[in-house]
Amino acid sequence: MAAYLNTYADRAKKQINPAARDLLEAVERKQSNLCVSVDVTSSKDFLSIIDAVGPYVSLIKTHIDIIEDFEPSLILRLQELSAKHDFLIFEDRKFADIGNTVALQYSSGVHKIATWSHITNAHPVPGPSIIKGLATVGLPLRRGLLLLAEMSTAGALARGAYTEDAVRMARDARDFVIGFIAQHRMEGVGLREGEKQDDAEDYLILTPGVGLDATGDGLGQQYRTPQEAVLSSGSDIIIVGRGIYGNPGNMNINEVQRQAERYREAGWNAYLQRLNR
Ligand code: BMP
Repeated sequence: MAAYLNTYADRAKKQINPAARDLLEAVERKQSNLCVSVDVTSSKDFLSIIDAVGPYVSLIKTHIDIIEDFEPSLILRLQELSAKHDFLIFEDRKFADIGNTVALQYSSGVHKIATWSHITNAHPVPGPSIIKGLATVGLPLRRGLLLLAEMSTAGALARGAYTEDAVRMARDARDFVIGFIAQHRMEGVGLREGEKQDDAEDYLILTPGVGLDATGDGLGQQYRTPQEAVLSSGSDIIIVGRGIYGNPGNMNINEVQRQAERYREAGWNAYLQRLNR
């Protein structure tokens, strides 16, 4: 049986990377495979959404560079909310440069991502050196990396041979690469000639492009339901942004909380169905 068909709790015990283990343990504790993507531009909205959805998530995804009034104290507030509500933090930085540059972007600058983000991600486009560069910063801090093996957008180039190469790169860096941003599972993908699928391989699949009410956003985004992502495609964590907070310009925080609860339940029920199949 493929490792991902076990419970989150069992899978946590077998992870070698601390961030992957902590995430799976949080998912189990909170009975939530929901990650909310907080794509808003003011610190106030950012913190109020996170405080509202915190009880229903195991992971908060940030794009810290879109915050217009960013100050380092925002990170302290984010960390307080992470402790209050028991969730991990994933900065969706999508690194894509040479090893030396990404190591600097990860450790330094205004945001110092590596100091607070348990998980971050990278495009595999530069080749294995991007993992090596990020690992020099992330591994000593017990961080984990996701590779973008596929994207949710219409016409995405991350498919076929590109996706296969991404999975091979991950298999060569098991201590740091904990999984993929993807729309499907990666077991059996990218096996080299004569190589057999390792049944113990257990990458985390985090899936954006999830919505219960819309099928797209008019800018290329494509949505599938939590049921399609988790039950049909074997996703481990659903990533939901606007499906939960709509247009931040006219946000009702009680409604944001209600939607987070709704998505948590949909994601968790799909997981229970997968376990019992
Ligand atoms: P929304 O649910 O509002 O469409 O937001 C999706 C989030 O996931 C965005 O932050 C986007 O940057 C991210 N994302 C995505 O939508 N598709 C991908 O393939 C990879 C992503 O990181």
